[in-house]
Amino acid sequence: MKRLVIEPSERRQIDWLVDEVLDEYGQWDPVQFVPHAKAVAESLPIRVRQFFRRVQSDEADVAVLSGLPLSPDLEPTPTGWDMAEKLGAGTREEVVLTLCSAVLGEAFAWGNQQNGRIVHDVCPAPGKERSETSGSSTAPLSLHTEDAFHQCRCDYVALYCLRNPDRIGTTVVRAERLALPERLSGILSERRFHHRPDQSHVGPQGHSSGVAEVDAILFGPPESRYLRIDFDDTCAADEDDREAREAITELYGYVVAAQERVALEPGDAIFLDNYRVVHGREPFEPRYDGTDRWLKRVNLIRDLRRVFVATEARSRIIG
Ligand SMILES: O=C(O)CCC(=O)C(=O)O
Ligand SMILES: [Fe+2]
Repeated sequence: MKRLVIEPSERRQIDWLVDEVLDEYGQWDPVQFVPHAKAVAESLPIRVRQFFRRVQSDEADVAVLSGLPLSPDLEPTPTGWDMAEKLGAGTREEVVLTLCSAVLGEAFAWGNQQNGRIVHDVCPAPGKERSETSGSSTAPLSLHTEDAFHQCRCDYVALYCLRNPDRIGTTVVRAERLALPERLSGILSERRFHHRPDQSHVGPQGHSSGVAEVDAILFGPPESRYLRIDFDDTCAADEDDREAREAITELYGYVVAAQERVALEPGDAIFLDNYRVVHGREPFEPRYDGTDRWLKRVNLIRDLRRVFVATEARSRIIG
């Protein structure tokens, strides 16, 4: 894991940059800002830019920036992403996250997830406690590749922590730490698995507009394997394929044994390589009193053309 701790002078520099962005763009709208974010991010402190360059060239699986600025008058934690959207809560923090993220990739969104927003809110929502979405709380968010079902899934998931009073852990498993037997890796490298869309992509009518793919779980260079799995939604493509079913169960054992946790502090932003780690979240008791855990999230892709090809439009919003 790579970590960079922001110094006070750098924090001030970032804060000024946020002021400039908000002055220039008036009513904050990430859709308007994101196409310009890379250019503006050239004014971030040089250590931040160099940090992300190294994250990318070394294929760092987990990277954390600590000590990013947080607004002194941060709003109470909203009760769900829809409330956050309605209130426009955490605007300064969205600017910080989109700016830092722009050094690493291009932000994009899913039309059927959080109303197509580019910056998501991850906070507990009444009624969603046991769902498989980021609004969950009392049930853990089980280990997953972000949007494992789609060929356009992100290269990085970026999460910026605004509040985490109970120090709830983000769970992380690095592919590099999995000592899988050759026989098992062999099966997992075959296209015998069905990657189905998760609950966060299911629309109001109860169906998903996402495509489900049949593919391998392990792929890429043998010396540093890439991984694609959602333990709630990946299954054997052929339900009679017992070997494939058992391989998922066996993999789960290795994954749980290799699980690490990162308890994000307010002002920490974590960047998870979505090809090299799977992630989730520990369970917790929501309070719904404005003090709950609250993160901002963006999906980042290295080459926006992959999104243009998937959408058949010059659009950052898929579906
Ligand atoms: O809440 C967390 O720490 C992780 C949530 C998550 O998996 C996500 O937002 O993609
Ligand atoms: Fe996730």
